[in-house]
Amino acid sequence: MAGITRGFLGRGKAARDPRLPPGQYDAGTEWPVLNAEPTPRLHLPAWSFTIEGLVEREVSWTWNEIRALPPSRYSGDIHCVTTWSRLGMTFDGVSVDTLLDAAGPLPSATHVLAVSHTGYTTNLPLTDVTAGKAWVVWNADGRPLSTEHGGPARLLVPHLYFWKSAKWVSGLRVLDHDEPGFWERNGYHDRGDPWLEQRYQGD
Ligand SMILES: Nc1nc2c(c(=O)[nH]1)N[C@H]1C(S)=C(S)[C@@H](COP(=O)(O)O)O[C@H]1N2
Ligand SMILES: [Mo]
Repeated sequence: MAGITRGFLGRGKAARDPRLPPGQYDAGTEWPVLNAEPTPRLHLPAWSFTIEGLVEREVSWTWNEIRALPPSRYSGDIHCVTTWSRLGMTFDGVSVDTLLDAAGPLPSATHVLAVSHTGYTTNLPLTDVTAGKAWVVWNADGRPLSTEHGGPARLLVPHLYFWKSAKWVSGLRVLDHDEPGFWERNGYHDRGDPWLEQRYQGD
């Protein structure tokens, strides 16, 4: 033990927050901006969110209509595959359950492809966007979501890596098969569970 102080050991033990998945670091109050495409300026009166595909009825909401749905909040953490995490954030919006219930997925439905107004896509099993695990959000930490972070509204699927949380989301396409989205076709893992470190294909 010579040369190693009690204080040093104590700090080492306390350093890792149990909310951080393996390989992630706490970005503190910093929120990096990451997107593959140019940031779009979306005009609210023309904005819409649509659920289509294998549903009993295709449903579209305008900005005012989606804002009038029962509110739902996520308080917790987000994890980007590039290794930053942000702990203890609050997002306000609507649960994807509320949106899917309105459309009524057919019994054959197994997956969704989230689509953005820019053309960005990302795929998710239906089970990862139902039962209180996914939101369409327009507020972050009590303020309107900024344009660079996906405003006016983005998908939020916080239990998976953040590339699943499509910014500028325009809807969900309900499918009876898995269809890789933008990053999944470019080497990212199909599912992206941060606790299993599912970063890239083959992880
Ligand atoms: N439309 C769109 N959404 C996107 C992306 C993108 O390139 N385009 N990148 C994803 C990735 S890889 C991450 S880490 C997060 C970044 O969100 P942020 O810029 O708000 O931190 O958005 C996700 N959603
Ligand atoms: Mo990312």
